[in-house]
Amino acid sequence: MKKVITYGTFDLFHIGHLELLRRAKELGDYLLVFVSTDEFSSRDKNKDCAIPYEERAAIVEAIQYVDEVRPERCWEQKQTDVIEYGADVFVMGDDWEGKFDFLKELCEVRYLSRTEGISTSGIRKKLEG
Ligand code: C2G
Repeated sequence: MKKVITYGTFDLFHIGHLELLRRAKELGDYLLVFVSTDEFSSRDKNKDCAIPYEERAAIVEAIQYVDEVRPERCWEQKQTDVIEYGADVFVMGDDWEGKFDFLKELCEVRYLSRTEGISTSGIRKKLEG
């Protein structure tokens, strides 16, 4: 079984997130998604999520491409996650291009093109008028 792993906030879930997860799943048989906790998001990513972790995780878990969801609590957990969960492929959108190449010694690292014209911050700006 080829296991794919990815990480994200997935706040205000949108088509860009869905397209990333769809293409990530195409790279293997099992997709494990680490969703950023509220604390990690606000403390280390400077992102105050509109939607709390429990709900963001439940939405991601309900996506047909996703097999398992776990919390992302810090930047540093990726190496141990890849080893502990036996990930074969690490996937991120290409806004992260190169940032996780240190994982190449453990698994395949793939950066997929972002979906243009959609972002959580863009949605929030639109809603705030
Ligand atoms: N994404 C995308 N197209 C968009 C928006 C996002 O392909 N228009 C991708 C991102 O590149 C990322 C995933 O969807 O791979 C989740 O995006 P975010 O929730 O914005 O994730 P981010 O805040 O970048 O957190 O440790 C890694 C971080 O947790 C990634």
